[in-house]
Amino acid sequence: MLENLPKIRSLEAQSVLVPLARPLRTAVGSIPKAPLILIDILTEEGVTGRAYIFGYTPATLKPLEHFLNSLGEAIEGQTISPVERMRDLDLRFRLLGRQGLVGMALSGVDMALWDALGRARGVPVVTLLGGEAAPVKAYDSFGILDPVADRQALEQSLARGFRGIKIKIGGGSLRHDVETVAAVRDILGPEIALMVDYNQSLSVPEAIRRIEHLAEYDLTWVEEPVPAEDFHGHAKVRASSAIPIQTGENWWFPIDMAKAIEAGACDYAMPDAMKIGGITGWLRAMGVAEAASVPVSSHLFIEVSAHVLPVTPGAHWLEYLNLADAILSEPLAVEHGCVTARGPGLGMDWNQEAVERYRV
Ligand code: SMN
Ligand code: MG
Repeated sequence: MLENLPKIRSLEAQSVLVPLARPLRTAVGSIPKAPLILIDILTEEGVTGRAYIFGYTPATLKPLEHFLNSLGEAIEGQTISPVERMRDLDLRFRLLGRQGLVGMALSGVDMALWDALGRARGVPVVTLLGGEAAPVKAYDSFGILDPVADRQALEQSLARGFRGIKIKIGGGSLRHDVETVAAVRDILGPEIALMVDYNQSLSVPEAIRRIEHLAEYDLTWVEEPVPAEDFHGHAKVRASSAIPIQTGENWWFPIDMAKAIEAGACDYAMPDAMKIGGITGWLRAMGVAEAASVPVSSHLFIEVSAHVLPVTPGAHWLEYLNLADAILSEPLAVEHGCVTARGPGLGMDWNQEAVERYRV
């Protein structure tokens, strides 16, 4: 007998521009506030699935909102099965392709459907996936920082129990990179994991040159040293790097992970739930990483990542960058530097008063 899964009544998308705990400065631009689209998938049975996606720039909000509303019309009346809906939507956009805003919207619908499934069953998504809601170790993710002005913020992260810190570099000279890393390593001490993120800002020769000067600071990884889609460029940098290379936040669906790993692009992988295809895409991508013995970290989407990393072979770090806290009724807590998945579903409810305040 076909199990009677709830049926989709409608999809609602809301655009908000949300304050961040810290402005996000990178080598290739700054993000002062988080443009988010909140997705609610309402069902005939009264269950509502919720997720958000991150637009990176306010310019994407209205196009994404409009596109999501059209996706809602396409799935109305069908069940909340993420696998079935993603199969249908993958086919619908086969000719167009799923990179960019299309993939972001599809992944957001997938995450909201998994939330609906968990809520319908009254369990956290992580247990739907066969796992347990266990604490996941997280690193606190900073932008480009000033070790003097931001010393207190770094010390506050350590006081919260984080055992890992990521900073962004590459916004200035090699010398500036080295001075920043040396100063942060001095603040953290030798036991705290320190990662750096170039956000795709270097050429292959410049990345090779700069990484050589960072080798003495015991970095856990150097992230996206060259453009994300340049898998062979990452491999060239990796071949000469004494520091592990990390990438993945810009991989579109599992196929990109497979191509990058095949090209030898990275020692570590960090897919982004909104670009890898939501939770359904994440689960499929994990087979690729496991087969290649590549440890997996997350990118953004701390709430979803807390549900999928416990069922990810070779789970490494969760990136703690709490984009949505200002519009959540109960932001995810950090305990001893870890976060733990909360349910039912993905465990997110909107703080409606804040949503109204930040609505675009
Ligand atoms: C990042 C880039 C853009 C927005 C948020 C975060 C960054 C990261 O590359 O790895 O956190
Ligand atoms: Mg990054």
